[in-house]
Amino acid sequence: MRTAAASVAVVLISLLVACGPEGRGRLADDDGTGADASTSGPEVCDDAIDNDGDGRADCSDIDCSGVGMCPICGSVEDPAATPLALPDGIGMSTMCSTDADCTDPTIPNCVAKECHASYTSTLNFIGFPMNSMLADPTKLLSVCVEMEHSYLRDLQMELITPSGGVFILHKFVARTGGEIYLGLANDADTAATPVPGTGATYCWTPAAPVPMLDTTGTSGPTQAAGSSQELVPGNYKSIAPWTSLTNTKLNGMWTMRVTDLWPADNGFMFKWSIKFDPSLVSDCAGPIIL
Ligand SMILES: [Ca+2]
Ligand SMILES: [Ca+2]
Ligand SMILES: [Ca+2]
Ligand SMILES: [Ca+2]
Repeated sequence: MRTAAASVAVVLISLLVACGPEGRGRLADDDGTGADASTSGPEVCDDAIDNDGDGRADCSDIDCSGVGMCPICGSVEDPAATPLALPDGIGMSTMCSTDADCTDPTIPNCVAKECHASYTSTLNFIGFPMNSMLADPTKLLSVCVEMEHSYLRDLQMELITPSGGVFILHKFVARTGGEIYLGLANDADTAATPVPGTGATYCWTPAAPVPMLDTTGTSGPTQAAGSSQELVPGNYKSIAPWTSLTNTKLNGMWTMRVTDLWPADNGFMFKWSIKFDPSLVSDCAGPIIL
């Protein structure tokens, strides 16, 4: 959508060209679309002109992603209004194959074949071209959480795609194994009166070499955190291969689902985010989520 300011600028430039001497720069509207006022490039992000002639002006142009007042294109962060206490090991006894088997509304999510209460947060994407698919999965650049938890092994973390696929980021292995924190967890509170510790940011990316926890229960790198060990904040490999995201729908509901499968140790979600390559977005100035 062209802004009122942009329209005024184009009109002014057209008048200048009409009145000016012949052959003084190419500012003509060659194709009658009004979109090619000047195509000398590179894109200047605050002049209401499509400087590089790619049909997108200023913040609409991916070249302006994160420049000046323009938002980082393709990246959405969903902060919790207040640090959100994760349901702590609620469920466990009801077996399932899919969410449809979990008919008790207090434990609606089928995770590791058990019905559980989970933290879920959904972002409804609308900013990609209609019906577009994630042909190159590496263009989903990262999925991140900021959280704290006093027992990494309690958790399963998943990204549910608009195509309905459950993409496992971090997998629950078994109710056994040594204590590993996410962030600087508060390990002195209880599920009845949870008190947040300090969150840290963990991301899943297409090229990260090691998972948070592999299928044998071996963790990624840890560092001292008080009397315990904390998983080092940073980038991790997802348990599901990144290539399994190929050709998922781009527009629609992207849901983060975090489930704690074992009572006693609890944790908090502070925010989560998802970052796409800006080249996937149809208009970087337009809303990307509803
Ligand atoms: Ca411009
Ligand atoms: Ca442009
Ligand atoms: Ca705690
Ligand atoms: Ca727990």
